[in-house]
Amino acid sequence: MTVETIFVLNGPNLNLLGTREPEIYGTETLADIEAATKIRAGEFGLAAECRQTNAEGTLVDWVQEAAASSAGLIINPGAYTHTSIALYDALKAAAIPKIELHLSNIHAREAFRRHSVTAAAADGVIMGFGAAGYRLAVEALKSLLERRVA
Ligand code: CA2
Repeated sequence: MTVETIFVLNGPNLNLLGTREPEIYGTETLADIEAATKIRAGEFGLAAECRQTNAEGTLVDWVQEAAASSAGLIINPGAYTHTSIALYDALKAAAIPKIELHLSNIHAREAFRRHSVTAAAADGVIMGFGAAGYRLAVEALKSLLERRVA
């Protein structure tokens, strides 16, 4: 079986998962989530390249790298979701299947979180399912990859 790589990118402050605000973001650490994501990806014959950064430009660089060298992308842009036209432009330019993911339901939160600048560049958005969302996003991405025309 050919193993394709998918990128799983996490933005600012997501390295703090499991340390604070468990009522919003759950108790799993980013390392827990990445390990579970890799397992789920493996079950679908995919290899997950998981990365986190607090820097907007680094996320842009990684989206470009994902477009050049991977089959698809899952991204939780963190707070850049609500502000980053640079990330929107990078995602729009990336001609691979893309899923935006949020642990929380951003529409049920503060007004400033209810708009995503970046979501319009994604094929779909998964939110509100906590850490399980990452596994769901892998399944959704696999489904998009299977729909590709050879
Ligand atoms: O719900 C999500 O996944 C978010 O992308 C998380 C971002 C937030 O800015 C978005 O509006 C929604 C924030 C992640 C911060 O994560 C922390 C986790 C533990 C402790 C502190 C921050």
